[in-house]
Amino acid sequence: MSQIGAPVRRLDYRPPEWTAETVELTFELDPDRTRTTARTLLRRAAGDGPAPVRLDGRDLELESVRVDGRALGPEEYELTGDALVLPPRTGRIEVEVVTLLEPKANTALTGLYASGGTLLTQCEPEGFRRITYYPDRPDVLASYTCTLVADEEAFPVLLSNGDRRDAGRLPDGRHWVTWVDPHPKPSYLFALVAGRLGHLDGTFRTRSGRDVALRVYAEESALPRCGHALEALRAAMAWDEERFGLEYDLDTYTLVGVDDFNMGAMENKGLNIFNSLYLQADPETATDDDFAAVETVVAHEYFHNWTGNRVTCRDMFQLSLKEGLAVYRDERFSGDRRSPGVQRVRDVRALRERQFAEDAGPQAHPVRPDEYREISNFYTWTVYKKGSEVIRMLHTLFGEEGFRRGLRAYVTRYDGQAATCEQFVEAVGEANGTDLTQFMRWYEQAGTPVLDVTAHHDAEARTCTLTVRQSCPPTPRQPYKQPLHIPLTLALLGPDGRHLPLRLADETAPTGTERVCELREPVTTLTFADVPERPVPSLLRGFSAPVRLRLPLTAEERLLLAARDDDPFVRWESLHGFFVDLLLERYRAGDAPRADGAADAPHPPLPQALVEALGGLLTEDGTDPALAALMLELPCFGTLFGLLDEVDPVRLTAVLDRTRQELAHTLRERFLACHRRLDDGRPYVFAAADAGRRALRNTCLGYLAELEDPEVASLLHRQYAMADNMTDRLAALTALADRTDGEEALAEFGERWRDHPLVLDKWFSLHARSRRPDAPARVRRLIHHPAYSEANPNRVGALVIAYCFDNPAHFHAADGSGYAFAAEQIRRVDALNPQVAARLAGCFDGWRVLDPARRELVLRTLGSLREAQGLSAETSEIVNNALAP
Ligand code: B3K
Ligand code: ZN
Repeated sequence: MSQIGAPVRRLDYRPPEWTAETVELTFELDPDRTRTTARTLLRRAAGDGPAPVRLDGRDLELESVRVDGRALGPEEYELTGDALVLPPRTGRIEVEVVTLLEPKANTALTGLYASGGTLLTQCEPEGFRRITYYPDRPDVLASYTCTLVADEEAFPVLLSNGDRRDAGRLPDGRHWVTWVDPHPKPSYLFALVAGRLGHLDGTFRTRSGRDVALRVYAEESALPRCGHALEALRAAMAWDEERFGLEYDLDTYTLVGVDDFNMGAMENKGLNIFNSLYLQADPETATDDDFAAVETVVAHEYFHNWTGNRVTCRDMFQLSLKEGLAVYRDERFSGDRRSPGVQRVRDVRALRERQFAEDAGPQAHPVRPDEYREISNFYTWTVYKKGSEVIRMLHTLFGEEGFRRGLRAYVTRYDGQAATCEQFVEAVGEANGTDLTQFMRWYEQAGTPVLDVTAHHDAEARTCTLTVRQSCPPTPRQPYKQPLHIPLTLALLGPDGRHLPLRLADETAPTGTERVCELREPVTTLTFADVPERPVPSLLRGFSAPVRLRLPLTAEERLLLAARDDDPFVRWESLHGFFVDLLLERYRAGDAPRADGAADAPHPPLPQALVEALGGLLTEDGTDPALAALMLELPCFGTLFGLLDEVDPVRLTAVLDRTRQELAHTLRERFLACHRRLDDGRPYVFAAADAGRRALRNTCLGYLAELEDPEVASLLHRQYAMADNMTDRLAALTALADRTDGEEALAEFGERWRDHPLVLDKWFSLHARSRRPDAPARVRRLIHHPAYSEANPNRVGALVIAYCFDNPAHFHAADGSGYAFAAEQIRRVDALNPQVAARLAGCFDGWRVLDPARRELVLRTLGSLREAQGLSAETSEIVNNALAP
């Protein structure tokens, strides 16, 4: 049976009885056996009188305990499974604990572990207790001094948080460095790195004129690919100063890249550690999306310096306090770097594909959860992305200035403290003279709210009335929901596509052509005056709230918005909605693929107006090519899956494939012409306009690849062979990976990049996502590829997670073989790395809407996982939730 702990509840929060003031750490580093001495000065905090001193610790080998300099005998303390407890007392106490660790054997990649020849730590959320006994909770803030001792030959670089204070050599070939971090911090922000690494340097002058030394550490061979990250860091530092007046506070800022890391990166104070995937980028090995992701993640971690580090979380339930804020800022930053509108569409698309699915499934939870068993399972789309949307709504309600005022009030008030989501919302509300009590429900209620809107035009009264009903479906443990405070940004378009001046019936003058209406009641009625003709409502502009909008529009109205609205989100959404309806209609009509795979459709042809609209995007109609590329994309499988009550995934993917083929046939000449037109032969630069053109060009290529004709085949092969950059090369190869004529190129790519793990991951993913019938067999073979390792999160992500999440046609094979494969991999990975296995186990979350035969298969698979011996607490929680009634 699996091991699963008792739930931790938000309402059980109590301030710490003992807090730490200073921590002196000494690490005698050795990959096989590291000796850690932690001398902590503790002070009796909340409550009166004596209280036991409880220090968290997990899987530690304890060498000794001293209290105020005196060694304790084993009878003088208690070791429970997860803590070291000293008898009740009061006042101050200095506890020195010596523990022994085996970094090389630590495959969970939390606590102190090895990545290649580098030793490093990952402490968030509860890794510090795997290093030493300590009050490992975010509301205990202490000043850290850290001395690292290690063999100088193997570990010439020794890093920790803060500023380097002192260093020296020992006679036995070891050396040492002492780091002092002047800013009190919670233990989850502690970090160390020791290794043989090269570095790239830069500087940043803050607006108050201080010079900050910037440094990126990575393996020597990777350094030429780290310049983009350094540049992104500079840009992020300048942006946070300019937008929010937030300035960096130490003399040095260090980024380190490692190959084995459970997530993207970690914001340890002054010493951010990155998964190499988010630190390295050059044109030859990284795509435009990779370049953009590096920028976003570098900025995200930097933004945590204020929201997360200077102001931290009171408890882990408040995780979105820092994550939502950091995501919100990284999204805005990324938008400002390229195109705010295009960035918005990309972010909304990701939110709706992933977070909406989470909200509709067994793991649904509020932005601020009420209980957890394994906090590491709560680094979710909801906490991050919906958390960001909640912050964005505050921005929408108060505008740029009001939001800035609110954010500044919050950081000023809570600097150096551990805060809560309420405190943030209150600070923003007070700074803007608004009571946000109702708004707080966004943090408390899970589920994706629905807005049902009807529009009525009264020609005689010249009014247009919008009736907006809000509701929210039940989610686990939350059957009923209260109405939310929702900003609905809207405009009205006249039949000619012009925006109408907006005046509510009880107002005397119009207030412009766009406005934010605040919904607070279950039903809100908005009547606009001076509307001579039936207008086309442009609602939820900029995706002003994370809701599902249901607004009946005709095909003509949708196409008008897609062509003429000035809001990029609404333009995209209008076409997207058109596609969604078309695909769902085809699915419901029972369209199945033809056995011979021919593309002449048995169902009614594509609406001509849609074809025209798409054709328009392929010509120079003034649309930003980056936006055109997004608008031309069909909704993904997950989006459609989330809109159906019962799904046969194989048939749904067939409907998608057929529709793609039809579009390719119908628009062949225009795709070809557009692809040709955008080929300007200029050398690669990662710049917004160039990346946008490449995106559109490669969208065309992707459609064309559905066709079997020789012209297309040679186009694909030519682009693959001639591309001077990874974006174009990979786009061609992605298309080829689905085709029978792609074999040679695929093999060439695998061979060419066999010593470059990050690029080889792209190759693994191409196999994992391939629509070819032999994809399952290939994926099973690749598990044994010499470059594959189930101990490395990136490899597992590229192959197994990509297969189970992004290849529905094969994963959901009717014989259950995909499910069996997933279960086997979950168990194998779980034995090494529970966090990665738990992520993988989420592949079954949508099972309740599958057709009955598949439901039965998944149920059996999940049942057998639940009964599996020794499954980790992390994975067990995901499996149990999936099975919960
Ligand atoms: N705060 C870290 C995430 C830590 C996750 C631990 N399982 C990275 C980030 O969101 O910036
Ligand atoms: Zn973060």
